[in-house]
Amino acid sequence: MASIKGPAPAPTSFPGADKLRIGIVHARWNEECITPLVQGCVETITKAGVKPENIVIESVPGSWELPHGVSRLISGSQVQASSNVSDLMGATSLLDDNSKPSTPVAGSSSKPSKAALDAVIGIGVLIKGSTMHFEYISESCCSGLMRVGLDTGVPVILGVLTALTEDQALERSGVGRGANKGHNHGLDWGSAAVEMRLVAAGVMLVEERAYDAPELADESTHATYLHLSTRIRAEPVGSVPNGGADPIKVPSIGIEPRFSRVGALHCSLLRYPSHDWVTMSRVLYYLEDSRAFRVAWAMEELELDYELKHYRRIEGKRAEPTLKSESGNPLGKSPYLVDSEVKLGESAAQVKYLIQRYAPESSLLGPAEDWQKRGDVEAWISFSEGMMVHTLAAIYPRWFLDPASAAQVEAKMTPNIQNNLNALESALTGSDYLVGDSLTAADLMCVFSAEYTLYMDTGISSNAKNKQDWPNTLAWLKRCAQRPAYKRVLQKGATHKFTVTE
Ligand SMILES: N[C@@H](CCC(=O)N[C@@H](CS)C(=O)NCC(=O)O)C(=O)O
Repeated sequence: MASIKGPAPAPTSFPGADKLRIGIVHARWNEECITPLVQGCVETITKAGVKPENIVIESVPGSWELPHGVSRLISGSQVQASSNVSDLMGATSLLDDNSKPSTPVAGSSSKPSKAALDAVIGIGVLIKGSTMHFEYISESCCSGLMRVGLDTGVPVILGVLTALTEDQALERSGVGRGANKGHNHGLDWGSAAVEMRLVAAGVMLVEERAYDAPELADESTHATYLHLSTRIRAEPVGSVPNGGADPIKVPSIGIEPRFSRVGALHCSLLRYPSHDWVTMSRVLYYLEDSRAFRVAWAMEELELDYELKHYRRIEGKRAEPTLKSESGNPLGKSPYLVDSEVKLGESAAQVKYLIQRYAPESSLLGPAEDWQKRGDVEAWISFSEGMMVHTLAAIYPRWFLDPASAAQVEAKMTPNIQNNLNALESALTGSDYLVGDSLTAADLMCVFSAEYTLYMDTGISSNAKNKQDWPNTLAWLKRCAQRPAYKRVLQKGATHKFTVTE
């Protein structure tokens, strides 16, 4: 009688797989089996649609080390996703002190993703010997991998063969010694990793149904909808038919305003470093040449998607009235951020909110537990919208008074303005950024204030000074302007004339 063992046919399409990043950690023991198993995984992962450059492969000595290796790879990728570390292994030093780059698989072409890993496969081959060693390692390794998956919430696939003989191990790796080469289980583990991530995100079932059941009339589809809507915490704004009963509410879907096809729902889902699935309705109301630049830059540093709504200044001063009516900000000021259910004014509050919500483990608000540095970041944030507003005290008279009176006010404000620039200059002595050697919210907030002060030339040339008198500050502004995230804001069409280039 034919064997009934083996999985039912796996799904054949994996919508959304092209956005995934999958890790493989393999043991080095029993290489003859390990190599084809890893290759099998890579084959089905890429076939499912994952980009080759988004498969990270690492090794550990043996199967005993797999749970630790998988756990470190997951946490390292999460750190990487919320920081500026460009190289995953550089962030984790997973296996030894010699940090090395993640292994790009053949066929890699574009830039690897820096997102947190979506699933990890732990691959090992255990072959029973004459002692109890095999039993202990098999048990510990399998339960260790299960624990990492449950503890982290990241699907961990058990890719461990526990064979009683060498032949069994070879056959399960698809390289049997006899005529029967067996079956390479790595093929199954690869597609299981992709499937588990998509199912865990509640997307796959929805996507499949989009093609099967466009009318959304059966109960299980509704259940999926409801499940999904609680996951993404979106406002219920639409409904689907429910066989004559009360229509079922479904979430706002941002891009596609109708719910006639379930597939539309997927279009609006984006994954953020926190592993949440949320609706794409993040809008920044951006007034030209304004503090809104801080918030757009912060979102770029955090690699968040957002829409910029542009507004002009009337005669270079006040915002056009549509900023108030369209944003809903009662003050009519920019920046104003609407992030799904959250509506926020004040650039400092917005920058802090974005970091706390989407990159809580980053050091953008200062390193965890370093209360001096965290306090310093806070102080600079307040400084940017407190002390630095002395600049505006010299600008408004230029707008509203005659030139002689404006010059008088500016002269009175000059000591304060220079005091502020001196404070920045001294913090930047021997340091690339305001707090420590990496970018923090202090820079995200204060760069605009300094750029604006230098550009508007308040209290500078009128007092026989030159911006070169603050060389550290100038170098810092240029350094920040060179950051890819800063440049991306400009590429998206944000008007910001204050960038220091020379
Ligand atoms: N403290 C607020 C200041 C907001 C503010 O005054 N924004 C200015 C642009 S930099 C604005 O909207 N001006 C337009 C107007 O006053 O009509 C923040 O940091 O967001």
